[in-house]
Amino acid sequence: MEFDVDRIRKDFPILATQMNGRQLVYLDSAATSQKPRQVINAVARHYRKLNANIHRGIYKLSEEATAEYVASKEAVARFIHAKSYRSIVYFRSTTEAINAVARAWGDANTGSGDRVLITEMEHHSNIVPWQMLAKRKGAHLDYVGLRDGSELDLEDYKSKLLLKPKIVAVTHVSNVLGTINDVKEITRMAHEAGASVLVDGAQSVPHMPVDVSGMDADFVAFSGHKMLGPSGIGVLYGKEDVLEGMEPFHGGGDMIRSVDFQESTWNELPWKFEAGTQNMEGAAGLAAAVRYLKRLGMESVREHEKKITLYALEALADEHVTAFGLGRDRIEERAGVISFDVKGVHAHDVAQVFDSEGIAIRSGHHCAMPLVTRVLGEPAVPRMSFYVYTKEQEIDSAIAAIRKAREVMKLSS
Ligand code: C6P
Repeated sequence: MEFDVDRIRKDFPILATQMNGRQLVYLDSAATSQKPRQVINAVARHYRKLNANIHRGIYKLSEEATAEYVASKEAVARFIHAKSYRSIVYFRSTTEAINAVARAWGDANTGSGDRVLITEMEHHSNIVPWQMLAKRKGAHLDYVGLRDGSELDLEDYKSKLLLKPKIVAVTHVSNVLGTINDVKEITRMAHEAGASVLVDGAQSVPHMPVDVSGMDADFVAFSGHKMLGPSGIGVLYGKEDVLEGMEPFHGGGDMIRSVDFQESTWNELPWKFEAGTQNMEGAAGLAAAVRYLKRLGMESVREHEKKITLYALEALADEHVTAFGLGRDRIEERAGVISFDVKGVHAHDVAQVFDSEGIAIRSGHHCAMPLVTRVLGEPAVPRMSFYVYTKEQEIDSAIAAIRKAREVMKLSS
C-alpha cells in the first residue's frame, strides 16, 4: 500500500488549522504527536457509551468498560510483540513508568556500593529517577560515553559492564540526536554481565517496529501521547516473571487481593501495579492509536520517516546548516529527529522566526541537559521532528524559515 501522506493528513483536524495566520506546519512530534479523528472519536465514544469504573461494578456497563480496557492492553501487547497483556502496565507516561521501575525494582535490587549504568544520551526521565535511587541506596551512577557526540561508545559500554551494574537503562532512540541504539545487542551484553535492562522506548515505539520479546529487555517504557494517542497514559512493559517478583509502586484500590488493618496482599498481573481509578478513556484512545498505526504498518511508518529525514538532512547540508547526530550515510541508524545549529543565530531566535512563519519546532535542551550542554557544548539547540503526517513541502518551509532567520539576524546586527 502506498504511503499516502495527503490522505493521512486529512485524519488530523489540527493540521488544517493556522498558527500566527499561517497554515500550521507541525515539526514537533518528538514532544507530542498530533491526534487523528479515529483517536479523538474513540475517547469521545468511551465517554458517550462506555463510561463506568472498571473492575468494580456488577453491572453490564462496568463489565463493558472493563472489557474495553483489557482489549486495549491486548492490542498494545500485540503491537510490541509482548507475550501477554499481563506484561502491560498502564502508568501516566514514560516518566512515571521509569520512576516505577527505579522505585519498585531499584529499591529491592540495589544496595550501598552497587552500580547503575545509564548513558550520556538519556532524557531526564531516564537520568533523574536513577540519581534519586543512587542517593537513596548509596549506589553509584555510571554513564556510557558517546563517540563523536553522535552514538554510544560500545567500547566504553563494555568496560563499564565490567563494573557489574545491577541495571542498564538506555534509550532506544535519542530525542536530541535521533540515533537509534542497537538495544537488542546492548541487552544481550548486559544480561551476559548479569545486569537487568530497561529500554526507554518513548521515541522508538511510535516510529518503528519494536519487538520487545526479540529485544529481550526486562522493561520497556513508552508514552501514548507520542504515538497518536492521548496524553496521561503511558506503558510499562515488563517480563512477566520480573513483574511477578516486584513489589507494587503505588498502593490503593484495585491493586490488592485482600486488605486487613495491618497487611495487604496483591492482585495478579498487571493489576498489582495499577492503584486507583485508571485513565480509561486514555486506554480507549491508545487502542485506537495502535489500530491506526497498525493499519499504516510500522515498516511503512519507518520508511516514510527515513525518507523525510534524508530529505531534510540533504536540504540542511545545502544550506550549510550543521545537523547533530549521525550523517546521511548512517540513515538506517537515524530516526526522524534533527537538532541543528544555524551559525550565528541563537536557537530560540530560530524557533521564534519559525513560529512567525507558522512552523512549530522545539528549542532548548530538550530535557536532555547533560547531552546538549556537556556533550554537544550548546546552551540550547533548535529541533525538528517528524511523523506520519510530515510532508517534504513542510521541510521546504523550514528551510525558508532558516534563510529568514539568517536575514533577520543580519539586519539586527
Ligand atoms: N521527550 C521531547 O520533546 P513523557 O514526558 O513521560 O511522555 O516522556 C518522557 C521522555 C522519555 N524519554 C525520551 C527519549 C523522551 O523523548 C521523552 C519525552 C519530549 O523530547 C518531551 S521532553
